[in-house]
Amino acid sequence: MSPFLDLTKSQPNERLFDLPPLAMDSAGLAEDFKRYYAYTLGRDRDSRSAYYTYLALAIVLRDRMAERWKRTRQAQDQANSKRTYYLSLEFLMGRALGNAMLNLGLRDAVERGLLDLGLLLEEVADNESDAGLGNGGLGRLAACFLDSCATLQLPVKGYGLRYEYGMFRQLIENGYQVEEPDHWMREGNPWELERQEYTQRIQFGGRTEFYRDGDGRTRARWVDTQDVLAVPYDTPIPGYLNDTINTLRLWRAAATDEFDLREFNAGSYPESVAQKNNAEHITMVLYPNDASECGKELRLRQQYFLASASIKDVIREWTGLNGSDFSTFADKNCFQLNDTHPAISVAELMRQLLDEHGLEWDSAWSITTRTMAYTNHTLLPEALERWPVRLFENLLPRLLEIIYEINARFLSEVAARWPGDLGRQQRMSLIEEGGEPQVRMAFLAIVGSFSVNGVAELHSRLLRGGLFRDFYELWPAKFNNKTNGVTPRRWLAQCNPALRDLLNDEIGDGWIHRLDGLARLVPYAEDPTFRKRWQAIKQGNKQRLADLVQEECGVDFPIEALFDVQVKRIHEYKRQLLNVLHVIHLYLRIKQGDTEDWTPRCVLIGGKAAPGYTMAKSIIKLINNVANVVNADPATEGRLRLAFIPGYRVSLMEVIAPGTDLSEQISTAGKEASGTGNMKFMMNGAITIGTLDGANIEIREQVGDENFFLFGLTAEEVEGLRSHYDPGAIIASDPQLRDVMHLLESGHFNQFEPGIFDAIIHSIRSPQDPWMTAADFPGYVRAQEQAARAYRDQERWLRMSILNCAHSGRFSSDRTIAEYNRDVWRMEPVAPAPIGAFGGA
Ligand code: 26Q
Repeated sequence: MSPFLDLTKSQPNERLFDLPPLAMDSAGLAEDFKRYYAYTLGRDRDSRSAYYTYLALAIVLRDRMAERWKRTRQAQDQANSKRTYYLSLEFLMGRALGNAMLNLGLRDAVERGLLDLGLLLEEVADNESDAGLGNGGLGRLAACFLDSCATLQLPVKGYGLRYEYGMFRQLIENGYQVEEPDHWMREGNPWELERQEYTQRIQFGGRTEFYRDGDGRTRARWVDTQDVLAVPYDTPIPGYLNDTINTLRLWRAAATDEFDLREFNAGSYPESVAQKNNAEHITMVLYPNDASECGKELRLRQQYFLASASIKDVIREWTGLNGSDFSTFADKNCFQLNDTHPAISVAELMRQLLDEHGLEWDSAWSITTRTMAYTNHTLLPEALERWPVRLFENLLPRLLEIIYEINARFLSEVAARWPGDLGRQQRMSLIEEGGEPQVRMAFLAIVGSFSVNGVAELHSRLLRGGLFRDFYELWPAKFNNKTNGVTPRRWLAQCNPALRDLLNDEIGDGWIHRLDGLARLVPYAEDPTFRKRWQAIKQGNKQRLADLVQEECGVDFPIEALFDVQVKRIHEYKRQLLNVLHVIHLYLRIKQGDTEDWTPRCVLIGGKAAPGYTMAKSIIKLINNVANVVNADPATEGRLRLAFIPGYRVSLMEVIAPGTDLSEQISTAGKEASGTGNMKFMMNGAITIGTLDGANIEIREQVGDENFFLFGLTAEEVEGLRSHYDPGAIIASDPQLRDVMHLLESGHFNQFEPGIFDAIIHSIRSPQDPWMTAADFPGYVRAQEQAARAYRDQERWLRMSILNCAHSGRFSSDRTIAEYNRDVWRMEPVAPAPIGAFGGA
C-alpha cells in the first residue's frame, strides 16, 4: 500500500544507524546551528531572517531528541510494559523550543553558543508561534500531563488531531473581540515527523450488512462507506533530564485516491477531484467553544476520526506482536478519555474487536470496560455532550447499533438491581427520549469505563452526588478524584528564570522534578534579606509584564502598584463581570475622594470568548469601555489602571504569571471544575483572592487561611439560595453596589453607544441569574480591601507570597500523574539506555 515499509533489492544494515552521539556543549551546538542555518535552510548574508535562526535552533534540538526518542521506543518495546493512550481533541502545547532546551539540560550551553554568534537566545526563541491546539484548561492540562508522563518515564502516548488552524487569534477593535484564523504552521513546523507508513483508513456513512462467517456465526460488516485517510504526525515529548522522549501523535485527514466515478464519467473531472477536499476538512480547524457546541456534524466527524484512527493504530501494534490473541489486551493497554470528546471510542473499540477481529460480544465488552477510563471536566449540565440519534444514523450507523446493544444490556442490569424503577431506567439510559432522541456521551463513557474521575475534590464530590448520582449508586468503586496539576518545568523553571535561580541557590534544584521540595522555603519567609531578594525578583517580573501591557494595550502599569490579574476564557460563571464591578467601585471611591491609605492597583484581564457567545463578548466590550473611562481620568493617575490584554495564550501566560501579585479565582462556587491557572499563579508567588470552588479549596488548605483572600457563597449555599435569590434587594441594601449599578445604568461607560450593556445589567438584576454576581459582591469588595491592606505592608505581603510558592508542591502535574498511574493505569516506569553507552541513533 505504501512505498515506505520495505526496500526490496537492498536492505539497510546496522551501519546505517551507527552514528556518534551528538555534541551537547556550546561549541558543538553552535557548529550544528551554523550548518543548518547556512546549508539546510540556505541562508546567507543577504537573506538573513530572524525566523530562520529559530528554525535552525529547533533542528539542533530536534536532532538531539531524535537519538533519544528511538531509545525510548526500544526500551518500551523491550520491557513489553503496559501502555496508556491519552485521547484528547485538544493539546494546547504552546511553544516547544524553551521546553526542549530545559528538559534536555541545554539552555545555558545554547545561550552561550548563540551569543558567540552575536545572537540573543530570547530573541531567537520569540519567533516561534504557539501551537494553540486547544481552548483552555482541558487542552493545556493534556500538555502538562504529557510533560509529567515523560518526566516520570511512563509509557504514555498522546493521540490528537493535527488542526491546520488552531484557536483563533483575538483582535480588539473598538473594544470588541474580532476573530482571525490561526494558520499556525504557515511557516512550517520543525517539531513534527510525518509517519505516512502508519496511515489508517477511516469509515463514514454507508450501512450495515449481516453475514455468516465460516463458523456459522452471524457477523456485521460496515459497507458502502465513504472513507477518509488518517495520516499520523509525531511530536517528541522530552522528559526532564532523563533521556526519555515520549510521543504525541496527531492525525491529519486526507482524501483517498478513489474518485466519485459517476461524476468523473459524466465528464466533471475537476469537480470530482475537488470533492476530495471535503475529507480534508475534518482536521481543518479546532472548535473554539469550551462548552459543547451541540449537534455540529463536523465536530462528531472529528471525534470519530480521532477515536477510530487511534484505536486502529494501537490494535495494529498489538496484532503485530500478538496476532489475533486479545486475551491480555486489557492488561497491557489503557485509554484515558479527556472528557467525553473521544467517548465514541467505547463503541469504536467494540466495533473493531467484533467486526474486524471476530471477538464475541462478551469478551469484547470485558476488554473494553477494563481498558477505558474517563475524566470529566465540567459540572455545567448544559455542557454535557449529546448527539442527535439521527446524526449517528447517517454518519456512524454501525456505531449506533452497538450503542443500542450496550444500552439494552446496561438497562437490563439496572432493571435487575432496581426492579420496576422505570424512572431510574429512563434517567440512566444512554439515549435521551422526549423530543429529538439524543445519545448521552457522558453516560456512554461511564458505562464503558472502569474508572471515572473528577479533577478536584469538590468537583468529584459534586459529580457523585449530582450529575452522576445514579451511576455512583450502581458502581461506587468506579468513581475517584484526581486533582489537577501543572508542570513545574514550564510554569516555574522556564517562565521565571530569576526565581528558578534563587530557588536553586537556596534549596537546590530537586524541586524541578519533586515539587514538594519547595516546602524547604517555608523558614525563608522569616528571613528579611531573602524577602528583599524575593521582592527584587517579583519587581523584575512585574517590569517584564508592564512592558508587555504597554506594548499590547498602550496602558502604563507602574510596578509599585498591586498587579491584580484575571486571565482565562471569558465565561459568565468565571465572573469577569464581578471583577469589572469592583473596578467601577474603586473608580467611584477615587471620584468621591475616598482615597486615604490608598493601594495603587493595576487590574489586568484577558481571555477569549467563544465566537458565538454574545454575553461573553459584551463583557469584553464592557471591560474595554470601563478601561477607557478609568485610564483617561486624571483622578486615577497613580491609583488605578485597567487593561484588557488581547490574544491571551500559553506564551503570554509565561510572562503574566511571574509578574502577578493577586490571582483572581472568583467563579460561582460549584461551577469551576478545578482551574489550573490558579496553580500557575500560586507557584509564581501570587496570592489568590477566590471562592470556595474547584481546586481553590485545596490551594487554601495547603497555604493556610491567612495566606488566601476568601469570599463568597459555598456551593451548597448557592444551590440553597436559588429559589429565593433577590438581587434587587441586595443592590438596594448595599450602597456600594447600588452606586456601581447606578453608574453602569446611567450609560457612563457607553456614552455614544446606547443600550449596549442592557443585557449585562439585566443579568445582574435577574432573580434567575445562575452566577449570583450581586450576592457575592459585598464579600468580594471586603476581600479586596483585605488584599489592598496586606499589600501596603510589604513585609507581610512578601511572606505570604513566599509561602504560596512554598506550599504549591501538591499542584505539580507530576503528583497528579503519579496518582493516575497508582490508581488507574498501573504501569511500571521504563528507562531508556543512556546515550553514552552506544552510538547516537
Ligand atoms: C465539546 C463539544 C463540541 C465543541 C466543543 C466542546 C468542548 C471543547 C472544550 C467542550 C469543553 C471544552 C473544554 C473544557 C475545559 O477546558 N474545562 C476545564 O478543564 C480544566 C482542566 O480539568 C479545569 O481546570 C477547568 O475548571 C474546566 O473548566
